Amino acid sequence: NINITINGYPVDVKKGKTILEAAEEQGVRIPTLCYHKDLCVAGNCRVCVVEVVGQKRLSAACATPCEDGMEILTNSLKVRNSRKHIIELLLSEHNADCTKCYRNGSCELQELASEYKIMTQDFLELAPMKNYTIDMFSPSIMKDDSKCIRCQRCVRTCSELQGVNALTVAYKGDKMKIATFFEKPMNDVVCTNCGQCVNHCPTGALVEKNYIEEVWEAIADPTKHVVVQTAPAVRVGLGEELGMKPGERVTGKMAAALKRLGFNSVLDTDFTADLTIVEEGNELLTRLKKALVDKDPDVKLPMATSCSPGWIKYIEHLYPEYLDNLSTCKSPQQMFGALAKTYYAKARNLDPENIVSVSIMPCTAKKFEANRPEMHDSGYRDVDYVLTTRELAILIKQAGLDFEKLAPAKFDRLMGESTGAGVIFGATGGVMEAALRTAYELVTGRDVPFDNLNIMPVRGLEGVRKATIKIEKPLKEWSFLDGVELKCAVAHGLVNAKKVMDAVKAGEADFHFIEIMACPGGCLGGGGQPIPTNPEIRRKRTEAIYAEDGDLPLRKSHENPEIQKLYKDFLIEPLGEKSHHLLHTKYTK
Ligand code: HC1
Repeated sequence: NINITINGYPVDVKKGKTILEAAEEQGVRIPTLCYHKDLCVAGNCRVCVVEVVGQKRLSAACATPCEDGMEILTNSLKVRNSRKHIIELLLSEHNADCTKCYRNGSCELQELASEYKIMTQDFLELAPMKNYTIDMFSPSIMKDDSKCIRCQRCVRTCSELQGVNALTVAYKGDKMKIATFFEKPMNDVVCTNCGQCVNHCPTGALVEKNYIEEVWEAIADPTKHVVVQTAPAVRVGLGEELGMKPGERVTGKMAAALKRLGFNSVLDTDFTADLTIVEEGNELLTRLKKALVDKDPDVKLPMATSCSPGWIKYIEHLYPEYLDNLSTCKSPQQMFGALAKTYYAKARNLDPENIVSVSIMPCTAKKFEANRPEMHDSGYRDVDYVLTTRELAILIKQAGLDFEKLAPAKFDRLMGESTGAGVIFGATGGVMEAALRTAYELVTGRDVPFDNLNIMPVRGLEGVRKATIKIEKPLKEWSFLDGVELKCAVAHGLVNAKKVMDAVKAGEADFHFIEIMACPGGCLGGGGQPIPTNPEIRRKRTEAIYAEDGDLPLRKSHENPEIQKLYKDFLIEPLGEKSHHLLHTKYTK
């Protein structure tokens, strides 16, 4: 440890800590803009400048390590004036049309301008607004360069967390901007729609394409029956957007709020997460049989999960030769959409034409997924509108609901029941764990050999995790699997997906089954989740997901009584003809 002072107070800090981290530990907040806990330090905005006594120049707190004996001033007159100037300069090139901005009230630049009471417009005349265009072509993300402060958080996010590099720095000097390849629209480049750039943008330069008005209109239309499904990860994130602490589970309050907003039926994506497991578990076993018994050269292993639309887009762009390795299962969101306008419509005696299917997702890529041409198997667009967790919070605020005071409610029935296995889809490793719980039991008639069904090797926040499960004493039908060690891998964040795919491509990995989720932490860290999302917050949401699983009476997808009813009344059998038509798809090059 070393000794420093912060604003005159002696402090003991660990060697290697930056001034920003040391101050935070002492409860002294230094404002930042280009800094983000998920990203490497850029030190380019200079908002976090501090004075180190004895040094002529101010230092960027995010990029300066503490040294023994340092005397640091975070709020001296010199610091304040400099910081204020920097904020004014940023504002001079920023379209400060705050009342019309989607991030009004949640913009980090606006917050700083308010904190420092920037009331002059000294610099505005020096740097008149240039002509900017707003890219609205993507179904998921809008990019408005007039709001960009060039902090490059989006660029670092797209390269460091996702390894996609759809966004980059173009031009130099005062022409410098954040651009796509040849400044093409976002829907025409390698963007996966994951929305991590949106989640990391401090201003309104990158925001989700919102469908709030469309949903209000559907709710208000008496001829429409509006069903809503809620993704597993929303229930552990929504509270943050409504004033609660990270990691609060708000499943019941969320269902109560959705009912009060006027949705005709409040249902759960977790139900179709359970369905995905039954279909995908059977698909995995079928593939293993074809590979191990029939020696079919056309069967592709490892089988890869297919529920994360950002991952699908990534594999389409970068590893198209592995598209046949993807499970043919549609994502739970899309299975839900296809069933809402067939199974649900029939059971409720509704004309599917009049059903509006809305989903609440922690993800911006889900907007893209719902828009895909493959997703019309019900005869209609299967999911009409996708709102993020943040958009749902806006609906709740607009309706004047005091969220924290709402008494918890239950999901409605027919497609509202779920097990713990469905819930853990929201965390990285969850789909794998849920699939293993079901597949192992299908094959052996026994529970997975892990304490209390908790398959710990696939849990956690390590970028890539591997697990091997030995199959022992299978049922007669599966005797060919006796002694087989099922090799699995889990990756989250596309930069980690690349590691797994490169190993597969190089022939260095002999996995049978891989789970890949596009976003860090899995869906709970999705691009549509509350801002900020960072490693600490992801950890809290993860704990909440597993706690929810642990508290549910049923924790294996195939035990979900509504799923059993669905097969009995409608689908008949897993991988059957109806499933094939409604629940499976094939992505082609
Ligand atoms: Fe996800 Fe999924 S878990 S993809 O992460 O398979 O978005 O939450 O809804 O569809 O169920 C997201 C979350 C979500 C699907 C499920």
